[in-house]
Amino acid sequence: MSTSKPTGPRSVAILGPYLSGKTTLLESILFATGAVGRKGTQNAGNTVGDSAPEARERGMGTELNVATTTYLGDSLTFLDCPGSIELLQESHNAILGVDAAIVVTEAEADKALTAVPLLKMLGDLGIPRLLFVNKVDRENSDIAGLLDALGAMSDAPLILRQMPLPEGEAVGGYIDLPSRRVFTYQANAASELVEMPSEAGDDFEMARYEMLEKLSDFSDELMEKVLEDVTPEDAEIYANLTQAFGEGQIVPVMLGSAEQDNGVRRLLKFLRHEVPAADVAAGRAGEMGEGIVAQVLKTYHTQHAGKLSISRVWSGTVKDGTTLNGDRVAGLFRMMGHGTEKISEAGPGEVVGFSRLESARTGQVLTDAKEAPELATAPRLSPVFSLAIAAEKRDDEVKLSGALSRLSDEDPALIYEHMDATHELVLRGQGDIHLRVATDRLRHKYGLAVSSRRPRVPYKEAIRKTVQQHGRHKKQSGGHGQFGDVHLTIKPMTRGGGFEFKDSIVGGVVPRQYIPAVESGVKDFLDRGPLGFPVVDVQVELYDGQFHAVDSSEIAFKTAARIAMSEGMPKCDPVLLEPIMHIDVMVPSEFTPRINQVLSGRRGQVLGFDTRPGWPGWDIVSGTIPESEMHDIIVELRSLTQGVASYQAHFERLQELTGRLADQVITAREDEKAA
Ligand SMILES: Nc1nc2c(ncn2[C@@H]2O[C@H](COP(=O)(O)OP(=O)(O)OP(=O)(O)O)[C@@H](O)[C@H]2O)c(=O)[nH]1
Ligand SMILES: [Mg+2]
Repeated sequence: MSTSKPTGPRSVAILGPYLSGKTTLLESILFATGAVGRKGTQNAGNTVGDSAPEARERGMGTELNVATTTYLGDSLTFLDCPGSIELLQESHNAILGVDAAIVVTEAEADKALTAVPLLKMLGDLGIPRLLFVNKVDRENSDIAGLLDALGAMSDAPLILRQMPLPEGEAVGGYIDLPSRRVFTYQANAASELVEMPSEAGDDFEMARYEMLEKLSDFSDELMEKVLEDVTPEDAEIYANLTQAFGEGQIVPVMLGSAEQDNGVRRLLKFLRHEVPAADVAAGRAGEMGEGIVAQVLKTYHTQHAGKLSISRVWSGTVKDGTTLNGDRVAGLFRMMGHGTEKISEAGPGEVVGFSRLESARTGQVLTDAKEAPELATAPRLSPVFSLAIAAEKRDDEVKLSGALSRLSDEDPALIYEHMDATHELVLRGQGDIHLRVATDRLRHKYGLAVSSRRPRVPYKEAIRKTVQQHGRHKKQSGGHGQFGDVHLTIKPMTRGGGFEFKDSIVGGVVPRQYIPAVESGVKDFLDRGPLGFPVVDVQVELYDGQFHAVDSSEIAFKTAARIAMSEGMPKCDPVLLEPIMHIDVMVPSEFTPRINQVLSGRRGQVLGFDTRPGWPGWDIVSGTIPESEMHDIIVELRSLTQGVASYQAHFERLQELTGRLADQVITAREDEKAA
């Protein structure tokens, strides 16, 4: 078992629930390592992270912040991810390029649940992860409560590395369990080494024993010593801690207060000694192949400097002017939030910004070789919330498409689609905040004002009765007249039947060449039926008609067909059809019974539930729900489950809608037409 410290540049993600203090922790790290001379605060809005206007306006992280610093000669890059559950895609993208992750949580028991999906996401990828319990300066902090709750749900054991020392209602310092050294926190300065307080002795021995006991599950030698009551050497303990952390077997727990800079230097020392070297993460990413290989963790379109792609170099050295995937790197930058420092090259392990890689997308693998190797990529989160958007100025429509394509290069969870059925441009993503941040960016970065509203539901209509209808178009005005005459049978088909046109003309009563015109007149009408919606599941049969040798024409027959349809269709007992979706809701099983209420409250139905594969303690609840009831379902699901529930849905079928709800839909459609 090697105890030598890893070398080379390393990168660490900072993740955690919303507002747990990640950006403050990054600021404190930059302060403690001398990268910034004066510490900014989140409340004053002058931190290195969150400098985008969307972030400052909201007082929350809205995109990845990246900063590189040096601590005692080691280069460390931090990737501070936004905590909002709606911006989770950023964390997925960032962790592809890190050697370890810090999960920052507040010291409260009821904050445990929100950290679980993050720990799981890291655990599934085998990324070494530690928990930083933040805000221990607060009087109501409950470290034990948090760890009890989280320990019960975490797949790897939580191993406390520091025993908190109370000071009044808050924490005033800690005993470092492996080294037995005792520190008291100093406001915005390094902690002070002090003597072991006599009253802490027994608790300390217990806590240290517990640490060793948990750790010994991963080492037979250590297990033997623990069982035989032999105290292992410190070096052996450290070696075991480092190895188990590096292999993702344990989740070490450290404490502190990012705001007071407490516990931050201890954390840095931990990272320096225990985060594996970059080649381990490179091995996780995949087979590298020839030449330079790098991966885009996040690409930004900056307003003044063009495109900047924050990337991790996995192998080879990138220089100014190197061609990657056919684009020339026009400048390399070391990142400090939105600030950058020009550098001349970047080698394995470094996380830097490449300027002007015009075709780069978040997640993309870059190479100077012929073909890029296939490396692990982040899953793209499936959308749970949509808005129909439109440029406020009509002339901006083309510009809007271009800007949206750039935004979705930056953020794969942002999807836009032109919907044929409703003639809307629909933006889809992870929630209202996610989409509002995107429309804010359209305004700030591209000067585009957009309006947004709830997307239309693609209702359809069908008929329930068969009717025979005659339609005649005859005009005699001056010279050439117009004449077309058709007899149609309009007949319902079974659900899903679509549209069928049947020609049963005999004896040429309607000449061959006019029959396609009849079909086209029928189809034109079906675009908007008597209720105002496209008609489906209908068969129209042309069974009789008349023509005139001089006055008949295609247009005359088309018109005759449309007349027959518009007179016949309202007699066919039209009915509204609404789209019904199949939905799978993913929730911790304690919430499973509540999903029934959510769906039935929205005219849906639970069909059954099952355990969620790979997610102990979670269920998938399957059901159906009308699309018109789904718009804000994610809001309700999240508020029931502390934000952790999610869903996937797809179109299942069309179903008749009658009564008051149908009347409302039809009236709204008429109003829209009139407007
Ligand atoms: N008392 C106390 N407050 C803190 C501490 N760290 C952060 N805060 C406060 O917590 C709030 C959120 O801090 P941020 O650093 O923005 O949290 P974040 O996790 O980056 O937030 P998101 O990126 O939006 O998820 C701010 O009001 C901070 O001042 C801490 O150690 N102690
Ligand atoms: Mg933040």
